[in-house]
Amino acid sequence: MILMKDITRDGDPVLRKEAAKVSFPLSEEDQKLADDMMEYLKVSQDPELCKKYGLRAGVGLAAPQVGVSKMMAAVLVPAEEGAKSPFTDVIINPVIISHSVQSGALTEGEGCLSVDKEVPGFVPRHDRITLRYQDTKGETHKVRLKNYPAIVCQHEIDHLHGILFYDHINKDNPYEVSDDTIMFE
Ligand code: UDB
Ligand code: ZN
Repeated sequence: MILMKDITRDGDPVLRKEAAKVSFPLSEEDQKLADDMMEYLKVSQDPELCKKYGLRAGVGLAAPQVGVSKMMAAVLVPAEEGAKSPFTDVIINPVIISHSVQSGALTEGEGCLSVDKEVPGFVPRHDRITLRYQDTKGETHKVRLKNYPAIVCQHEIDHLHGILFYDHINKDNPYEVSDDTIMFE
């Protein structure tokens, strides 16, 4: 089981690398990685188990965050948070094939399981995205996501390209966003 000690922290070069594409059928190792990452999210979202194992409750986890530089991330956005669009899957070789002009940001800013300090400021992202990815069976999906699930997927996809959330924060004016950025909880 993945624990906090297994999660790579900011400063580890693996978090700044471009991850490698995953090929199919998945190797046993890659399948286990997918299962382990999703298990982390499930266990961490169970308040009792989260406390028992000393985890941070996560909604997404990318392979580089467990030291594996491959294009794979688990996403588990519970129904309450996803509003009308909960989203759960292990996304492999994900590509944002189109996005809204409209940007969006979380009012609370963002954090990261790999970043132990708080970095204040808004993280502007696309409000809506069309995402193409493969699941663990190698089946290709094309999904439209908006608001919170779209933000989580963009955060995870960033990890696959060596980008961290605070890279997007305006350094001179962390709470400045353009007029047309939708803010949501
Ligand atoms: C998170 N958790 O997992 F709506 F059960 C953040 C951390 C960094 C605070 C742990 C989070 O948003 N928790 C959460 C939210 C819910 C319901 C719930 C738990 N991530 C994922 C991450 O670091 N992936 O690499 C950070 C999020 C910030 C914006 C999107 C992802
Ligand atoms: Zn992160």
